[in-house]
Amino acid sequence: MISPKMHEAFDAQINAELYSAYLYVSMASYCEVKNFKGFAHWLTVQGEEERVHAGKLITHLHDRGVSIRLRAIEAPPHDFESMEALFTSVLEHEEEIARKIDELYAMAVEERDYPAQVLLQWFITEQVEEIATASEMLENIRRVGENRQGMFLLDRDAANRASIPHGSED
Ligand code: OFO
Repeated sequence: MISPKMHEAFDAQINAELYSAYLYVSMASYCEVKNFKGFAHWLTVQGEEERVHAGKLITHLHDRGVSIRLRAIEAPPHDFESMEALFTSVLEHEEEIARKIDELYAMAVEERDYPAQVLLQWFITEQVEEIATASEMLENIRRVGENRQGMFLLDRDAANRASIPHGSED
C-alpha cells in the first residue's frame, strides 16, 4: 500500500505528465501548420514520452493496490511568438517538471516510501536528460537567429528524432 499523502501526490504528478503531453501536442500542431515538420515530429515524440511517464506512475499505483483519480487537464497554450519562444517554453516547462519530481522525491524520503524513491530516481535521471535536450534545441535556434537556411537545417535534423518503441522508452 501507499500512504494517502503519497497517493495524492502521485495523482497530481500524473496530471502534470498528462498536461505535458497536451502541451507538446499543441506545440507540434503549431509547428506543423508553420511547415516546421521536423520540429512538429520532435514535439510529437516528446508528447508520446510524456504519456509513457504518466503510464509509469499509473502502473506504480496499481502495483501498490490503489487506483488513480484523474483530474481535469488544463488547456495548454496554442499560439507562440516564434520558434525561439516556443522552445523557451519547452525548457521552462521541463525545469518546472523537474522541480515537481524533486518535491515528490523529498516527500517519498520524508514518508519513508522506498518503492516510490526507486521509481522517482528514474524520473530524476530522465529530467536531467530532458532539460539537456531542450537546452540544446533552444541554444541551436538562438544561434541561427534569423538565418532561414539555418532554421531549415535544424528543422530537418529534428525530423530524425527516434520515435519511442510502443509502450516503453527504456
Ligand atoms: Fe518531460 O518529463 Fe515527464 O517527467
